Amino acid sequence: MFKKILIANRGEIALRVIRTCREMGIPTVAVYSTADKDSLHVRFADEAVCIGPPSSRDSYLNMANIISAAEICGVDAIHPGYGFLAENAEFSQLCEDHHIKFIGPSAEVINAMGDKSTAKASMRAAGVPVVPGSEGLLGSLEEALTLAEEAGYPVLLKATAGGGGKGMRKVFSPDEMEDAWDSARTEAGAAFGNAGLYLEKFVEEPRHVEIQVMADQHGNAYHLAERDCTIQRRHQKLVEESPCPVLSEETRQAMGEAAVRAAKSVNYEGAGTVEFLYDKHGDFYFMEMNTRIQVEHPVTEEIFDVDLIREQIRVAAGEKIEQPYQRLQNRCSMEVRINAENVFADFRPSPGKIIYFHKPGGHKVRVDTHAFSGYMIPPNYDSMIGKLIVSGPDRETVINKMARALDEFIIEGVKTTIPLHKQLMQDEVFRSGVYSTNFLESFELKPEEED
Ligand code: MV4
Repeated sequence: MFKKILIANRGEIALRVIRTCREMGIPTVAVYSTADKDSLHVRFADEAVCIGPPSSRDSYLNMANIISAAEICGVDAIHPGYGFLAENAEFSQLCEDHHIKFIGPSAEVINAMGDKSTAKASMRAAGVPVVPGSEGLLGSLEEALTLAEEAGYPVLLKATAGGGGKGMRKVFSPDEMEDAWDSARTEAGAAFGNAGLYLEKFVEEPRHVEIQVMADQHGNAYHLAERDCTIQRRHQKLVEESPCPVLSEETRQAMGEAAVRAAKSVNYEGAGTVEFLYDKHGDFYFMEMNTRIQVEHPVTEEIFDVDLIREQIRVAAGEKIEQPYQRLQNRCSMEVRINAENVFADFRPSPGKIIYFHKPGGHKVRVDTHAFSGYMIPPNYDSMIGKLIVSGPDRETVINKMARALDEFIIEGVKTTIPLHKQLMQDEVFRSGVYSTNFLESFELKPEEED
C-alpha cells in the first residue's frame, strides 16, 4: 500500500479523499492556493504545501509546483480528484516519469478517451453501440454533407477534442451545414487547438445515463450500475440518481455489460464512467468515457455500500478486485448539487462569505461539503460548494426525504441552488421520472420562493 498520498485538488473532493486515506491509515499531503489557506482540506491533511496564488493556472493546474511538493514531501501517489489535472495525460505521464503513482489511468488511456472520435472508433470495434454517423474524423465539408444525407437530418457536428458541448453544432438541413462546419471548426480550434470534427445523427430528447466501472491491474473490470444525470443545465449536472427511473432490468444489464466491454477493450485501470445517450425507443449509445472519479460518485456508493475512493486507491496500489460488486436490494439514491449561484439571475456565480451554514441530518442523509459558517467562497473556482445525497427504499421516499433535507439546509450570505431543488422536488413531471435532457430548459422557476 502507498506510504503517503498527495491530493492535487481542493474543496469537497480533497476532503473526501483525505477522509478515506485517514481511514486506511495513509498519511496525506494537501496542496493549496493562497485563496484556500484556511480551508478544511489544509486543516485535515497531515501536511500542507502552498502551491501558488489563487488563479487555477498558477496553483491547482501548476504541474511543476505540484510535482515539487510531492517530491519534497516524499509521497508515492497523487490523487487528482475531478476537474483540474484529473484527465490531463501530460500530468499522468509526468507522475510516472517521477515514479509517483497517478491514481487514475495511464497517459495513453487518457489520450485514447480524450479524443472523442478515436474513443468512438474503439468502442464501435469493441461492440459498444454508437450513434450512426462518420467513421472517424470528417475530411471535408462535402463529406459532412454526404454523411448527413445518409444518416438523415438533424445531425450534430462534434469536436473530437470536445466533450461537454463545446464545439458542437446541430444542423437541421444541408443549407445550414457550411456555416455550422466553419463555426464549429473555429470554436474547437480556438478552445482546444484541435479543429477536428466528427458527425452523428441527432438523438432526440435523450436521457443521460452513465455506468460506473472499476478495473484493476489484473484484467478484472466490473460495473456498479448506472446513474441518471438527465437533469442538467448548459451541460452542468444538477441532480443525479440511481437507479435510472425508466430503465428496464434488461437494458440496465446490457448497458452495464457494454460499459465493461468498453473498459476491458482499452485495458482500463481504476474508476471510470461510461456515458450513454438513452433514447425514447429504449436504445442506448456510447457518448464518452470519463477517466476520473466523478462529482456524483456518492450516489453509487450509497446503493452499493462501497467506498469508491478506497477502491481507487486499492487498485492503484496493485490490489485485486476479488469479486463483482453487489448492489443493495431496494435502495435508491439521489444527489443534488449545492452551487453558490443565483438561480433567479441566470445562475450567476455568487461567491463571498457564508455568514451562517447549517447542514441537514437524519437517517440516510449525507452532505459532502467543505463549507462551514464563516467560510469565504473564493471567486476563482467552480461554484459547487457541496452535495446533498439522500437514500431510501424507493424514488418517492427519496424525493420526500430530499425535500425535507433541503428545508433544513440553511446557507446565509450567498445565493445557492437550494431554492431550485426545493421546487424541483415538488414538480409533477420530475416526480413522474419521465423527461429528457430538455427538462430544465422549460422548467418554470417560481420567483416567490426567493429568500
Ligand atoms: C448528443 C446529443 C444528441 N444526439 N449526441 C452533449 C455534450 C456531449 N457530451 C454530448 N452531448 C450530446 N450529444 C447525439 N448524437 C445530445 C447531447 C446533449 C446532451 C447530452 C447529455 C446530457 C445533456 C445534453 C444536453 C444537450 C445536448
